[in-house]
Amino acid sequence: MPAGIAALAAAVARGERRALARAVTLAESTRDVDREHAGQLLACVAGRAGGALRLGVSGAPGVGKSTFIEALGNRLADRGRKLAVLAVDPSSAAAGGAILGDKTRMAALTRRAEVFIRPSPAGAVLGGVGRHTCDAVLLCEAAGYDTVIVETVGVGQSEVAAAAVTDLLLLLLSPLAGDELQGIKRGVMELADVVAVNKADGETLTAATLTAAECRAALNLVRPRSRAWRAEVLTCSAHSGESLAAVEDAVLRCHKALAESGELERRRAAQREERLWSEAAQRLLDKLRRDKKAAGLMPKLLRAVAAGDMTVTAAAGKLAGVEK
Ligand SMILES: Nc1nc2c(ncn2[C@@H]2O[C@H](COP(=O)(O)OP(=O)(O)O)[C@@H](O)[C@H]2O)c(=O)[nH]1
Ligand SMILES: [Mg+2]
Repeated sequence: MPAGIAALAAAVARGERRALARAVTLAESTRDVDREHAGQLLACVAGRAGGALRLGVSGAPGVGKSTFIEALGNRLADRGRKLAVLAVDPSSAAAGGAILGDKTRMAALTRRAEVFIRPSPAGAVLGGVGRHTCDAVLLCEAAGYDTVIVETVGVGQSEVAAAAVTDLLLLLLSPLAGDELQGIKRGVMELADVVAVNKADGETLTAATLTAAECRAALNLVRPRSRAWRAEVLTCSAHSGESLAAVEDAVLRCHKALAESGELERRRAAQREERLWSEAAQRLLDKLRRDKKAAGLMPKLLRAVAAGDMTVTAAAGKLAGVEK
């Protein structure tokens, strides 16, 4: 292992923020040499990871995720928690506009020296949560952060991805008209451990209360994600701070219930297994794409498919070597 990587691992383990930022950048890189170094770095610090409460916060653009995380994050940090925020924003990948917006909405949090905030480009993965997010969580833990918030923009798929790298998922909603609530995918509702209807203030207070009631009714119809915890629906205002204490309390109680019942460890074990399969699949695909025999077979298969002599499915089976 290069000396630089060992030094970086040691600096991360000492909790140095600059080093953590560099380590996350390395983990996000897609260059082969960086991937190799990131792998070595992660292997170095793996023993120190795993200790944080990993909270996913997801919601559609504009529901108030950044405002909410600023408010909740300050509460958690005031209580002495060491907080890291990993914000994955697909819209920020190109322009950086959303990141600038978030910097102003998370102004107080950004100023706190003990809080680590990291806006990450979404990358190629739909919804923006990918392998690098998972690694970034582990690196934050290795650096001593005991609470890691992963913020994702809800587009249906990203909640699933967020749930795959966190212990519990907080779904943030804005006050909606009834038929809009129908549009929230059942699968997303099934994943939520805590639902917070934000903007329960001023003109939108009544709508927020109604939305929460409808949400509770909807949750009664979906399969509970866990036996140890029943999803709770609350209203809050990230602006005024109203009921944020109740949301924070629900998150902490949920985490405790999951940990004590063994559900937390089961979720993490399932996540590890899923990740292992998906990385192995990626490796096999890389290998197949470089394979000379496969490359030689490809033109024949394509001709056969084009001529209607073979289906794409059958050709794929042949290419992968699982069908004769
Ligand atoms: N009335 C009200 N507006 C809010 C609240 N939280 C956020 N907002 C506003 O909603 C807009 C989107 O907030 P932002 O945090 O950027 O949402 P994000 O896109 O989900 O990160 C901003 O104009 C906020 O000022 C709230 O609790 N009440
Ligand atoms: Mg935001």
